Amino acid sequence: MEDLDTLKSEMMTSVEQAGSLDALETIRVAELGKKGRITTLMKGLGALEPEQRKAVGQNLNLIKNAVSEAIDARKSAMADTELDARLMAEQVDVTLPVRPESTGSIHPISQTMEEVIAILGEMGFAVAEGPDIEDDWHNFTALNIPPDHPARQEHDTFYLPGSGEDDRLVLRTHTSPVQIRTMENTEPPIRIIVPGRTYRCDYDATHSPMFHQVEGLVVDKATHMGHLKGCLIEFCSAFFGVDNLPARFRPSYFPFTEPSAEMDIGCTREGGGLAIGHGDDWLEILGCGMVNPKVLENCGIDSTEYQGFAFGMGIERMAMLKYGIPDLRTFYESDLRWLRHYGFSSLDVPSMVGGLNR
Ligand code: 2U9
Repeated sequence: MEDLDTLKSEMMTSVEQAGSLDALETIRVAELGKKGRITTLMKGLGALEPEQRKAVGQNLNLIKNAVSEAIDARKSAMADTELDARLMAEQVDVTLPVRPESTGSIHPISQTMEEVIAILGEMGFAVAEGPDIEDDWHNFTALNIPPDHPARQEHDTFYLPGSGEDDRLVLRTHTSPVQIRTMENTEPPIRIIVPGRTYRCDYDATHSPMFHQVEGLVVDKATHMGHLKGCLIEFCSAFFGVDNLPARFRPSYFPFTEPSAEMDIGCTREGGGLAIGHGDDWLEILGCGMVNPKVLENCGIDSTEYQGFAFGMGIERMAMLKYGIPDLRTFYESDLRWLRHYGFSSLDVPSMVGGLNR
């Protein structure tokens, strides 16, 4: 028994004197572990007389618990000391200025696209989308652009390699094939807009091989040119944020619309700049027309029962005019200074820009 008291005080002293968490762990293994001193003594209990075995066994258990508790207490004391030391050493200067955080911005193309969609969406148009790679039928033939039509050359089409003359694939030259697909698959009435990327093999100050369009299509039993005019004047007023916007429709030609027109809006170029919404000058803004009955028939729609109007606009041009961006090519240069200058905050909610809520 006396030996056990000595053993206990020896163990408690070594726990008291341990200088680190590692040292404490070594003590725990050496004293309480599977091959530790206490365990070994417990294994030897069998050799004792029953009376003695009980007393020694109880004592060993008490020592084991006491040493274990002492180790835990020392561990938590050490952790507290370490935390105190860190709190003293690592100080936070809350008066330091905040590090500047660089935030991204919304590209003017995305912003303008969202604005156009928000305005026309509010007016009752649903958004339709389709593939960038198209076949000849949906991009040309169904739109009344036959194989020898000059529009095919004008469109400067990107043809995909490996496809033959009849089943060749193209990068869509306009978003119109989506309207074709919609008319082929949907019963009128139809009221859709089609935003998306389009491709033409052309590159100069006013043309990019990839650009963006939003086109619109309405097909119903009594749709007429008055609907087209009212809809597009309302759209342009909201987009440019101008009440009583002067507008005129000049005759034009597209194979897919008959009659066709270009829409101009009032502007002035006095003083070198461009001001939209008033003045004696005119600015071409978009193309439009009544859907050619041949196109309706190509999509399985009875042109004696239904008629429709359509329009198309280039998003880059709309963005340049609204936000005073002078050069088309800068849209795709990814120049950070340009993006910071012309980009938008994600808080500029499209439906609140320009004046849907005028
Ligand atoms: C179907 C029927 C008719 C879409 C139209 C235009 C006029 C037009 C240009 C604007 C600038 C293209 O990006 S741009 O170069 N678009 O002038 N687009 S009518 O007419 C359609 C479309 C689909 C089935």
